[in-house]
Parts: sequence; structure tokens; C-alpha cells
Amino acid sequence: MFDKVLIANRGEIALRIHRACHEMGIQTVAVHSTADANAMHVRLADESVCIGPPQASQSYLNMAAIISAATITGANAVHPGYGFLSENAKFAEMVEDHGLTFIGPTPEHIRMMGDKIVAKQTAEQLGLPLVPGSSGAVSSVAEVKALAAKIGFPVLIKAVAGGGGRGMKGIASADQAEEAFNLAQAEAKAAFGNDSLYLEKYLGHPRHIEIQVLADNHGNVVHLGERDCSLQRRHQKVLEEAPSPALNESQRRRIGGQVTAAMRKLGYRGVGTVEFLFQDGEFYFIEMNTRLQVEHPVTEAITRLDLVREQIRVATGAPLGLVQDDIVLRGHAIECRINAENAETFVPCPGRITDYHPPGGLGVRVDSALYSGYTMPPYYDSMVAKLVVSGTSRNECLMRLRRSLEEYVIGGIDTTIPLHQKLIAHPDFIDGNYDINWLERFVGLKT
Ligand code: MV4
Repeated sequence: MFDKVLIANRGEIALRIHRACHEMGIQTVAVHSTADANAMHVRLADESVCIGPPQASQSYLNMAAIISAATITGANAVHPGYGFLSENAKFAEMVEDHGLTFIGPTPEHIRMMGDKIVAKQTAEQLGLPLVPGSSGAVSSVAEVKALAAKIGFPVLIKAVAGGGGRGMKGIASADQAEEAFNLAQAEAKAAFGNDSLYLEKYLGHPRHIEIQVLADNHGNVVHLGERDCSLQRRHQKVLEEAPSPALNESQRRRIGGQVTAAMRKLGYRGVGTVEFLFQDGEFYFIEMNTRLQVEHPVTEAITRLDLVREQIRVATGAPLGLVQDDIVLRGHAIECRINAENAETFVPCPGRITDYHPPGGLGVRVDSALYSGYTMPPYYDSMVAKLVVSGTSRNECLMRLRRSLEEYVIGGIDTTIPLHQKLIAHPDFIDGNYDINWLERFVGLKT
């Protein structure tokens, strides 16, 4: 087992990783920017190293500074959390080259899934169902038109280096192909330094369903069920739940079995998430995330597993202590992402937290690095807390969520708590009746 782990992140996820480490008897090293000297993740860790100025590019993304911090503190391993360097194959390689363990998959698997065409081709070879589309990159307007005519309009152009919805363009008919292609190409080049594009049939009303997997170095793979992440605004998830209200037991078993077989064939290691669009009873692979995700606590709630502990265990080379039959999905869980933003305009609102009183009680978990008197720096993500509520049924979960949102006091800044209160009171949400387009329509409605 590791003696000491460096946590290459900040905020609630740095706390989350610290907690798992301390339960396992592992010492922690925090890294922080100058803007985060008073952050909770620094206070909680056993040691801390300042790695640079506020801008993430010069601190939390500074690979050399982070590896130096690990070396001088004598850490054995690095946990990247999510965001920042968590899906950077070069960083994973550098960590390993310095004799440290990267708590995550191999650099090869990170790189493979970072290229969306390679990811899709790999998924196809592994037997996963795909959205109909180009088998590789599309390099001309003529090619787009020819392929779209074959698979049928509407189609979607996506950036190979994209993901998370950046650089997507819809094409409803052939006369829109040229403008969309040129715009997508220019945007992809500017945003990712890679103007390679691919084409897919556009699905009009899917849900976003992702399957959580956990694998060791010895060929053992289990899936931990799905999360429904359909409620997003501008490609940012707002609320996630597990299990999905849209899946039945046979659909769950089918996709879970396909994903575990695929990951076993791939030789994948660590935690990972395979993302699908789900429409009219069919699953379509879109991407794979090779990191721990923000919304992992909903899976922890219904499986009663500690995903970070499992990540650390498999990173040491230990075999999984469980098989698929040991995984029993029980009850229901919902996560609300609470952002420091105006609940109507979504304008970020960092500042000083004057009062802080999180909800508690049975089935309530709050992952947050906030404390009373803390001043939020303006340089980073606006997510300040995850409220994760669980219960034996979805209905119980909803009652508890309504009560917890009511109880939560975050004084001094605007938060999106009122948005969540409105959202969970809507009959469509209560009925579980929503797709990936639902939330944008909901927030667009002036009430
Ligand atoms: C799609 C799609 C419709 N058809 N692909 C957006 C993020 C990226 N991961 C994939 N995305 C989409 N891909 C096809 N062929 C619609 C979306 C999409 C979306 C997906 C998941 C959750 C929210 C979304 C919001 C808008 C568009």
C-alpha cells in the first residue's frame, strides 16, 4: 500500500480523495495555487506545496511543478481527481517515469479515449453499439453530403479532439453542409489545435446514460450500474441520478454485460465511465471517460462502495475483492451540483461565504470544500457543493432532496439552490420524464 499520496486537484474532490486516503492510513500532500492558500483542501492535508500563481495553466496544470512537489515530499502516488490533468496521457506518463504511481488507467488507454474517432473505432471492435456515422474523419463538404445522404438527415459534425459537446454542429439538410463544416473546422482548430471532424446521425430526443466500471490489473471487471445525466445546461451537468428512471432491469443487465465484456477485452484498469445516448430502447456509444467523475457519489450511494478506495487499491496492483454478483444496486440516489452562480442568469458569483450550514440527516451527503468565512477565488470552476441524497425509492429520495435543499444555507453568494428547488418540483422531473434537451427548454422559459 502507498504511504503517501499527492492529490493533484482542489476543491471538493481534493477533500474526497483525502478522506479515502486517511481511512486507508495513507498520508496526503495537497498542492495549491497562491489563490488557494486558505482553501479547505490545504488545511485538511498532512502537507501542502504551493505550485504557482492563480491561473490553472500555471498551477494545477503545471506538470513539472506537481511532479516536483510529489518528489520533494516523498509521495508514492498521484491522484489527479477530475478535470485538470486527470485525462492527460502525458502527465500519467511523466508520473510513472518519475517512479510514482498514477492512480488511474494506463497512458495508452487515456490517449485512446481522448481521440474520439479512435475511441469509437475501439468501441466498435469491442462490440459496443455505435451511433451510425463516419468510420473515421470526414475531410470535405462533399464527403459530409454523401455520407449524410446515406444515413439520412439530420446529422451532427463533431470535433475529434472535442468531447463534452464542444465543437458540435447540426446539419438539417444538404444546403447547410458547407457552412456547418467550415465553421466546425475553424472552431475545432481554434479550440483544440486539431481541425479533424467526424459525422454522426443526429439523435433528437435521447437520454445520456453512463455506465460506471471498475477494473483491476488482473482482468477482473465489474460494472456498477448506470447514471442518468440527461439534465445538462450548455454541456454542464446539473443533476444526476441512479438508477435511471428510463431503464428497465433487462436493459440495465444487457448494457452492463456488454460494457464489462468490452472493458475486459480492452484490458482496462481503474475506474471508468462508458457514455451512451439512449433512445427508443437502444444504446449508442458516444465517448469514454478515463477518470473518476464528479457524479460518482450517486453510484457509491446505490452500491455502498467507496470508488476512491477501490481506485487506490487497484492502483497498488491488488485484485478486486468482488465479482459482479456481489454488486447489488439498492435504492435510489440523486446529486444536485450547486454552483456559485445566479440561479436565473447563471452569472458566476464568487465571494466571501458569510454563513454556512449544510443539511444532514439520514441519506444526506454533502461534498464541498466551503466553510464559513471562506473567500472563493474567481479563477476556477463555479461548482461549490454536491448535495447527494439517497433513499429506498426514488420518491423517498425526492422528499429528502426537497427537505435538504430547504435546509441548506450558503450565505454571502448567489447559488443555484433555487434552480434545483424549481427543477425538482416540476411534474416532468417528478415523473422521470426528461431527455437531454429538457433542461435547456426549462431554464429558457421565463417564469
Ligand atoms: C449527440 C447528440 C445527438 N446525436 N450525438 C453532447 C456532448 C457530447 N458528449 C455528445 N453530445 C451529444 N451528442 C448525436 N449523434 C446530442 C448531444 C447532446 C447532449 C448529450 C448528452 C447530454 C446533453 C447533451 C446536450 C446537447 C447535445
